[in-house]
Amino acid sequence: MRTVVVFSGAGLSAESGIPTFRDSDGLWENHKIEDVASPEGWDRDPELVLQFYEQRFHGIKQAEPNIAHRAIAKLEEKFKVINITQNIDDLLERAGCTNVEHVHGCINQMKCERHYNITNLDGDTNYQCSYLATQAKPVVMGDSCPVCGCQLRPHVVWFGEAVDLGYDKIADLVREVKYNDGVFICVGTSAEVAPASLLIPFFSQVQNKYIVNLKTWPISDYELREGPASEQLPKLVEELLDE
Ligand code: BV8
Repeated sequence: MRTVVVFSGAGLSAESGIPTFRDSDGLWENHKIEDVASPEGWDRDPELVLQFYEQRFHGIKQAEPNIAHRAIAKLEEKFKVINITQNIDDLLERAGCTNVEHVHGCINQMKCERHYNITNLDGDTNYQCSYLATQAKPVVMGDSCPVCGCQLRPHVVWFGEAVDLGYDKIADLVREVKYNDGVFICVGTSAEVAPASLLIPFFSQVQNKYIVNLKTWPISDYELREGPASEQLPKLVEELLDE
């Protein structure tokens, strides 16, 4: 079975009403990254951070998967589909996708603020708690870890926190897609954030590769499909299913 890897960013969920980060009305227009999505911001004002994520938690819960999410799920009729998403929403899963990797975490999960997998830039590993759970409601101040009593936080990757991209796994995936005539689709991302953005050059050795974006940019020999994901992705999926 041929493999399709779909690398997605906030633009995939934009038409579900979830704000992107860097578009004119994006999330970073109203909040400074360092205040709401960094360990320093958390240390300075955890309540502000939790309010930011509480607002996003409710926004995501009220949102519905759009036609682009459902088109990706439809690909599973004929392909092995692996989603690598930067999005912390669960719209791909709710659209029926069965293989979704959230490289920047997921709004549905919370962890102890001293979780062992948080290593900040100076490699301070003074973190020992392993508490991680699915959350049915947003974390608020005072929600304490049942293991060590520290404050709980959303299980998302902040700027300056390590991303477990799994380079070996990615290398295997590139080979799998390359040698089984697979497909790489990059949809709805500005590719401004590393290391996730490295996936685009990593997959450039793949034959069948597409960029789906409102405003695309010339990048090696990717086929550009310019326009909203809700228009371009269903078209591309139909072409692939008809191959
Ligand atoms: C790390 C989770 C090291 C939280 C996010 C200087 C240079 C280069 C890099 C750095 C630098 N200084 C610091 C860095 C590293 C930094 C980084 O890359 N910074 C950038 C800003 C320069 N990266 C990090 O800090 C990462 N960690 O490097 O750690 C380390 C190593 C060892 C030990 C310890 C530490 C961690 C980065 C993860 C941050 N978390 N999200 C949350 O969601 O709240 S990032 C956030 O922005 C998203 O998750 C996403 O990944 C990222 C990019 O957003 P996009 O999804 O692309 O959205 P954006 O708005 O940008 O673009 C939307 C796109 O969609 C646009 O192209 C638009 O045209 C298109 N679009 C819009 N509508 C539609 C559409 N397309 C189609 N249809 C539509 N309808």
